[in-house]
Amino acid sequence: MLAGEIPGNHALRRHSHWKGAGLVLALFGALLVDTGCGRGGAPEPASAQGENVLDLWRILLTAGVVLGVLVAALILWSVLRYRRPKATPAGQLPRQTRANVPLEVFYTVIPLVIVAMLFGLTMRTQNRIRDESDTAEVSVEVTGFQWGWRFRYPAQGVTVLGDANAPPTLVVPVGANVRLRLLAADVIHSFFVPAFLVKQDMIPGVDNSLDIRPTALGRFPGVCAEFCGLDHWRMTFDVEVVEPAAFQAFIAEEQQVPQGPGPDPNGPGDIGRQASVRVR
Ligand SMILES: [Cu+2]
Repeated sequence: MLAGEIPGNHALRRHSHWKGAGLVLALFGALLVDTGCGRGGAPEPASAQGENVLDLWRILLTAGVVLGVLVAALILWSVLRYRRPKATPAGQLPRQTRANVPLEVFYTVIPLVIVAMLFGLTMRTQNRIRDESDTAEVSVEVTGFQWGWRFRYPAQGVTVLGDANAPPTLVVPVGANVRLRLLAADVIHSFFVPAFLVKQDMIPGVDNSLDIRPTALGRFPGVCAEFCGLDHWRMTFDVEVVEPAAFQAFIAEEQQVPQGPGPDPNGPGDIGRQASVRVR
């Protein structure tokens, strides 16, 4: 104990500091448990690809929270443990030390190892999502334009077209491997269905594709996720995941509707000419 200090007072003050630190740690711990068991804010995945993304998200979030808690706790501990004792005059520095090489190697190597592990896990997830080795059971050509979407089922000869005033619906069967060919007619757009937890850009002149295996029945909102002009915010659509029989019924019904001229073999720039396509 230092001269001039009231014995009971100091102990009490230190005790209340630790109580505060304990409370903060408990809150962080509760958050950690919450994110470990829950989805950490991610939507409930409605596709096999989304399950993979959610798994990665849980790992990244848990790693971030664990490291965050560790760093915050160490900062808090050193601030409290090594704060200036009351009796030390202001401006008087504690004993100064030079570099600690083992410690510095330790805290350089550990983060490198962690980043390398997270990078490897991210690559693994990305490869799983980009994998197109399964045969496409349904193929859809998705074309984004200012400001709407065209969904063309080439094998079935069906086209669904919609714009900002009448957003279209992409109908797909549950459990099937749906191959989406993603095209842009004018500027860059981005195909994003939050419930699928996957997003892919659509770039003029670039032939992008994405396999989606829907796992849940229902209607899910989709949007353009790339600012593409003033009405970008109105560039929405829906995805309806239905039973295979209902999908066949949808196709049969659409095939009764007179379709517009066939697609332009040179690309997606034929949207404006498809005047007789049914808009829904
Ligand atoms: Cu767009």
